[in-house]
Amino acid sequence: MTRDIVALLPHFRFEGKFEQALEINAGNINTTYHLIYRRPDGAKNEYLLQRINTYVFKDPVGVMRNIDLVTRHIERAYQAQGVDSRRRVLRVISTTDGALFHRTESDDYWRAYNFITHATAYDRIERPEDFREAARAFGEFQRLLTDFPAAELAETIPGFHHTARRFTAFQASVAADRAGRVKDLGPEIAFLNERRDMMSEVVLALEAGRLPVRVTHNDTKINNVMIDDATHRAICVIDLDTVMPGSALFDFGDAIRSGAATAIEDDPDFSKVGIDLTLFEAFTDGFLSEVKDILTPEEIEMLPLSAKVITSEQAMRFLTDYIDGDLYYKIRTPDHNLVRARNQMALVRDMEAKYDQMRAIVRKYAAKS
Ligand code: GN1
Ligand code: MG
Repeated sequence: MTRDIVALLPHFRFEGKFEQALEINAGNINTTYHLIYRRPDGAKNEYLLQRINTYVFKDPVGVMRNIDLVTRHIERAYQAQGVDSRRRVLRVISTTDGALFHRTESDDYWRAYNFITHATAYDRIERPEDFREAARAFGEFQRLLTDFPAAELAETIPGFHHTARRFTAFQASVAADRAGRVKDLGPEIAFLNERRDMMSEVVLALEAGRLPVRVTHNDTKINNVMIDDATHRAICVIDLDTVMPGSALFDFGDAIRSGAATAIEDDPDFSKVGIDLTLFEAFTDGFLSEVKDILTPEEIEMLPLSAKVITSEQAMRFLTDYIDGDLYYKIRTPDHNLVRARNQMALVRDMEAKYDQMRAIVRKYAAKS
């Protein structure tokens, strides 16, 4: 494997002498390597090399163009504030011919970034303060992009959080039953059918103009933010493939889904799965501290709902992929997607049970000046 990687390296503007490529097994979509180069003075230059999953991202050119525009915008914003942006934003390392990606003869798309050193992407929150920090970073990301023209961005995955359209796709998968798995899924399918209207509420409000369209991250999973090892500040938002026009509610909801849960999304012990209200509160606090003045009253009001919507949507996405025969997400066991779907359903149930408390928490921080 390393040999294949080594053949790619001369195509990029990496500096120093190549030493090592380590595969990073994070993320359910792309394939990622951490590259270590050595400079003549002995110091390290570190990079991230990634193969874009073109089953998921049909328009890798649009993806890279979006990322380049957005990261440059953020870099400029930090520079205007006098902030050292080197570890605060991803930068695309271009190819030797100046492109944003390298396309191989076998039609694979590879891209490279600066590596954010001395920082960790956590799959699970260990301390509420880290989650407040993550929230601040996602909120800041949103805030720094308020003056970015959303219309310039390609929709890299059309209808990514269009929950209503995803419901239609889910129904089509059930009808097609291409992997012959539907017969055992009565309770899971019923779970989603019962929540169809609730799940569509955010996207219908967006389409009706009751919620503003913003430039959003759309994949604010907790391991998509880097926490500094020394200071525990959230320093950099990563995984920018899905940055495109959307709703702030998608970002809030997905962060709660992944970060405020009492178990990771793959945990097969569903009795452990629930929402931790202390973490929900920490995130609400951190997020609103950055965006309270930007969000409309309707957006703030719908924040608790967004957590239920995105978690149900994620349950539906995992179940749809299981029904389709596991085409989209990387899996490690044959029933991995089913376990994930059931896990997310358990999380939705707990959010439903604690919904009034979630709403009270949001009201408290919205009122805080
Ligand atoms: C994927 O690549 P990763 O693991 O950050 C997915 C997200 C899902 C997540 C669930 C482009 O994110 O939408 O919420 O898995 N990304 C894409 O683990 O579909
Ligand atoms: Mg990721």
